Formats: sequence, structure tokens, C-alpha cells
Amino acid sequence: MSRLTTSELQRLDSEHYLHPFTDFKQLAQRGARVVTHADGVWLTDSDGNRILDGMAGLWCVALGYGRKELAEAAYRQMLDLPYYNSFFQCATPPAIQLAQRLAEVTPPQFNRVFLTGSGSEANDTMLRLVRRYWQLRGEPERNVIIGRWNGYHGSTVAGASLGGMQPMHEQGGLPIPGIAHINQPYWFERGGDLSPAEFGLRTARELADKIEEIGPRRVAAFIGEPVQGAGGVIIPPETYWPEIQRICDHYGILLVSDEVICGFGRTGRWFGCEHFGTRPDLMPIAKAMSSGYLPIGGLMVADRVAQVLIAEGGEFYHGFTYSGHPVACAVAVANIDILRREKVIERVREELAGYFAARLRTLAEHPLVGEVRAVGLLGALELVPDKPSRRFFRNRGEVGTVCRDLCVANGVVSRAVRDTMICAPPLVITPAEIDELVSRLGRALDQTAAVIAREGWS
Ligand code: PXG
Repeated sequence: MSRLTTSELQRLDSEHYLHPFTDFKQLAQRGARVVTHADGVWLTDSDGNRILDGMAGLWCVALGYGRKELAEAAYRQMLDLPYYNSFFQCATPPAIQLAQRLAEVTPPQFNRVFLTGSGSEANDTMLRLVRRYWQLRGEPERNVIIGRWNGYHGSTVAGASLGGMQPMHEQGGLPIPGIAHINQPYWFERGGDLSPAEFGLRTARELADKIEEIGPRRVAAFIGEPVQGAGGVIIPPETYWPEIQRICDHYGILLVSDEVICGFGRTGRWFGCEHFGTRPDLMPIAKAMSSGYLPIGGLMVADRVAQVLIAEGGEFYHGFTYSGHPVACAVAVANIDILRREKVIERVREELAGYFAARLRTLAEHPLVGEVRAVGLLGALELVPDKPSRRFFRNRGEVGTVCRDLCVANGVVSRAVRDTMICAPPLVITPAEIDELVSRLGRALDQTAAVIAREGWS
């Protein structure tokens, strides 16, 4: 395949391949960027360009590209046992070992996992397991799960329903029944004259209002990402999560911390809930669990939930052919072992997070940048026409798209969420590579400003 030219690959791609989250018509006109190789934090495309991957693939390649130990773990497991399932009282050694490793690295209340093939499947599992839990507790009317507008919990029917992406809802008659949404803690957009601390409290209290509106005996759980990723790296004010935890405790509802992006070190802690000090009952996980080398996800289930499911017995009619896939599990075990052995997460917390935030903040001086946010190795830049007013460009999304394309032209991948530029590089990035990431972003910002001036956008 690698001998095909870029234009041959693009032609075959547009004739045969429907991409996820893609305008098919536009892609056919422009042609896909084809990535052929990668090493460390660097991608190589089919024209030989080297691009710094500021998004760790899709927030997943924690250990960077080209880790031989992960490839070897997969190869060895493929020879020993490429597939067997965990249905009907079976198991495989890698699935058991992974479950044990996960119990060790997650907060103490978690000792059990339900394995899936992705983060979306983890959230589907969560929805079904939460409803079963309340049935077993004798409160079947407790079936409503509250999420947040602009949250992202996957693209399956349940995942997209739990998420609050309105364009996704509109395309598919979603959300499904029994799901409600409250506002997100996005101070830059919605904070007005409130301080971030006041705004954090006020937004969290919308959860209590929603519970009262639905009826406290009908609400099963609240789900949120510690930091909203796909929604634009929305880092909540410090007051937000403690108040959410207090409200969940007060009403006795389950707290679900969707750790698909924040899990396995992204914030500088193993899990985002540890950064914000919450005590979740359930944690969907995926992505950096295997550094994205093979697809895998899972749902961590806290003891107080698991004990009910186990003590009451009865079959949970749920599972996937690839739940606990032995090769994916072997890679996830090797990935977790490397994260621990090389102290990758400690290094993010103690060395890289501060440096990354400081370097990114240098871009706050840029005339286009209204706010810089950073936590761990998650960063965001708000591009605005008029800094003091925190007003967005009239045609939201236009400037972000231009900037994203200019980032790639300058050899760095950064994702645009509307006009918010976000980055989440591999956790193994070096300080010198952070310098490179920020200087390339800076060049793309200058060129974006020139386009805005030329087009007269405001
Ligand atoms: N929860 C969260 C918090 C996520 O970010 C999922 C669940 C679903 O995981 P799967 O493995 O089913 O995709 C996600 C996925 C983006 C982007 O461009 C984000 C995700 C996926 C694809 C693209 O920001 N997040």
C-alpha cells in the first residue's frame, strides 16, 4: 500500500471510504491527509511531511508512537491466543491481568471492571448497568441520567444521547428517553460578570434544580467529564466539582466520571477525578488505556455498586464480542506497566504541566487570543475578535477552521472546536517539543490574523 502515491490514495479513499465526523462531499473535493508513519510525537504523511501531533491521535496515544514493547505484547498474545471471549463463564489471562492492574491504578473504591471495545461502549454499558443497579435496589423508577450540554460521551445511540452535542441529537432523533442535560461550566462563554468561582457554584447548582424538576426519586446518576475534551477543553472553576459531589451525595444519586480523555495521566494524575477531588461510583475509560495501539475501553465499577450487582445475582444481559479481547488487553497491560515503570504520569504532574502551561500562556499576548487554559497536558486557546468583551466571532467556527488548517501547514496538529484551538500531546513529549508545538501554533495564529484582516471578519 505504501507504494501508492498520495493522489492514488486520495482517489481510492474518496471512492470507497466513508470517514467518521466528516463532510463526505467536502472531503471528496479536498482529499484526505494520509498519515503513513509515526515515531514519538511526530507523524509522517504520504508526502513525507513531518507533523508534531499535538492531539496524541484522538487524545489517546499517551506513550507516543513507535513503542516496540506494545507491538511485542500484541505479537506474543496473537501467537498464544489471538481471541477468546469472556462470555458464558470464560476468561483469558490478559483480561484477568488487566482487570487486576486497573484495580491497582484506579482510586480505592474501584476493584472491578466491565471491559468493552471503546469509550462509547463503556458509556452504553454504564447506562444499562446504572438502570439495573436501581432495579436491583428496588427503585426501578430511578432511571434518568443527567449529562451536560456540549458534553461528549461517544457516538453510539446511548453515548450520543448522554452527550450534549445538539448537532448529533438533531441528526438522529436523540436523546433517547430518560436522559436530561444541564449547562456546562464554561466560564469564558457563559460567565458574564460572575467570578469563575461564583459561576462554578451557580452552574453546579443547576444539577440540584434539574433533580428537583425531574423528581429526586427518579434520578439515577449524573455524568460528566472532569475536563470536557471534545467540547473545547472546558476546565471547570475549582468550586464546580466539589459542589456537584455534594449534590450527588445529598440526593443519593450515582456520580459517573467519564475518564475516557482524562484517564491515565492526562491531567497529571492517573484519573481526572483525583485532580478535582471527586469520589465517583462509575468511571468509563478507554483511549490512553492502551495508548490507542488497539481499541479497548471499560467501565470501572465501585464496590458499593458492584456489591449490589453481585449479591443480588441474576444475569446482566449485556456484552460485546470483543469485551476483554485478549490482544487488546495484553497491550493495555503493557501500556499500564510502562506508565508506572517510567513514571510517565509523575513527570507530567511535576515537570511538564507547569512548563506546558507557561509556554502556552505566552500566546495570551497574541491579539487573537482571549483566554489560555491549561491543566496537565490539556490546553486551549480562545480565538476572539475583541479580547476584553470575551465576544466570539460572528460566524463561529470559521476562524478555528482556518487556524486548524494553518497549524497543519506549519507542521503541528491542533484541533479546532468552533474557534477554540485545543491541544493534548502525547504524555511523553519533551520540553523542547513543547517549545516547538507552541512556536508552530504561534506562527499559525499570526497567519490566521492575516486571513481575518484580509477577509474583514469580526
Ligand atoms: N467519552 C469521552 C469523554 C470521549 O472523549 C468517548 C467517551 C467515546 O469514546 P470512543 O472510543 O467510542 O470514541 C469519547 C471520545 C474529538 C474526538 O475530536 C473525541 C472523542 C472521539 C473522537 C474525536 O475531540 N472522544
